Amino acid sequence: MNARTTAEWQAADAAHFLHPFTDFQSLAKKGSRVITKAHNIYLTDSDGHHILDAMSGLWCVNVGYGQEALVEAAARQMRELPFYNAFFQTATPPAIELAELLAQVTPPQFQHVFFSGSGSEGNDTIVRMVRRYWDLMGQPQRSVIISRHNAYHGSTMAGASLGGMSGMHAQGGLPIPGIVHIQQPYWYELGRSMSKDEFGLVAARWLEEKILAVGPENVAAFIGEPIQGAGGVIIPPTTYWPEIQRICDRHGILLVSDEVITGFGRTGQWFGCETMGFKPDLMTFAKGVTSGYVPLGGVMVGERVAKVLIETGGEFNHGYTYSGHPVACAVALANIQLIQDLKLVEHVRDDVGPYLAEQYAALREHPLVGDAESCGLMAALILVKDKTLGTPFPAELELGMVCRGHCFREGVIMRAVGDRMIIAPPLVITRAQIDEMMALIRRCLDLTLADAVRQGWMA
Ligand code: PXG
Repeated sequence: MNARTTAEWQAADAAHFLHPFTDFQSLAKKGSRVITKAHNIYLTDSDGHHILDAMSGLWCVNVGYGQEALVEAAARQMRELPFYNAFFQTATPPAIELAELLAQVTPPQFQHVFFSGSGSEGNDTIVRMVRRYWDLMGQPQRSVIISRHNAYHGSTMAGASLGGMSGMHAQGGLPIPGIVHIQQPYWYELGRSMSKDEFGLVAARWLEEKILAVGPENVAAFIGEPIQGAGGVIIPPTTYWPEIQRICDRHGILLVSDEVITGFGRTGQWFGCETMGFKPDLMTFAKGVTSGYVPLGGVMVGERVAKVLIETGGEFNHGYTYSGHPVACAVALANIQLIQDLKLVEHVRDDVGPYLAEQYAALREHPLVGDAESCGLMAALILVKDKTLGTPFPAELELGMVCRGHCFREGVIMRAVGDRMIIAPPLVITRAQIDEMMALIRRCLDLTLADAVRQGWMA
């Protein structure tokens, strides 16, 4: 497998592989980093470097790399029945068992699941399902879905439209009709003149203002990530989600929690809505459901919607070849059982989550760090020019990318979203490994500070 040199891999990659969210030409010049294997929380690249993966792949490898139980489950299922569909009144045992297990580990309003192959497809399903629900309820004009700026809900037409990334809307004629956005609950950027709690209520009321502007009778649903992931680990004030719930309830609007990142233990509860204290009608999931070992996503459908779809809906004209893929479902079953056996949700809630929070609070002392916070095993810090005033660096300096470059070289994967540096390590991480990760992060912050001072970007 690894018979090629790094240069050979890079040449073939540049010649044929168009990577997601990538400037093709500049990557072809620079060459990809080729990851060849992984174990626990560590990656190895084609040059043999050892790298601590503080991003869990792409927010997904919750149980860490190299878990034999998942490998065995896939191999066993591939031998027994590698594929059969769920379209024409058929089902397979792993899909049935996974549906049953998901009903157990999700909040009690969820007794039904619709499977997809990814989070994006899950959110496409959400758009069609909530509009179908309101048709069946005799209110077809209720078709508008409200989302938020700087949200990420995927890359399909509906997913990217629900998302609030201006760069995505600028390509391909998005958003599709009937999707509108409100401002995000980002206290550090938008609310520092208020307490966090006050700001949380203000930010939630932006939803009510939008509902009233659109007309409550036209609004189908509100969708949000309990904690925005790709947007930079934006942790809303604790007052935000309960107020969002009250507003949705008041206007009869469906509440959708996109749990693609926050699901399966990431925040120290099974689902982010439990940590944030709200009760969604629908929940999108993907990533952590299989710890990324194979692709799988879906939508948990709460009883309010399920009852209408089942009892009065007739045929729902929607589905994917891989809805309920038996191998993906078998891996998900093994993954969820492992999360239960290793007590990973409790491990995050009671042990490594609080420990990481302490470490991140201490980072606030660093001269470059304007703010640092975490929830469970999602954490962010922001690099600022003047920490007392919270003055940002000019965007064109791309200091976050400078810092990310140091992380790459020093052997830790930390992402940059603008000047927010973010992590989401595997849930199996130990305290000793957090110490190791924090030492690397501090070292990279010091190197970035030295660069900023040397370049005259800060005093
Ligand atoms: N919802 C959320 C909240 C996500 O984070 C999706 C939906 C889409 O899932 P799929 O499986 O279709 O990719 C995601 C995906 C990043 C990054 O830059 C984040 C995601 C994907 C790619 C990059 O942080 N999240």
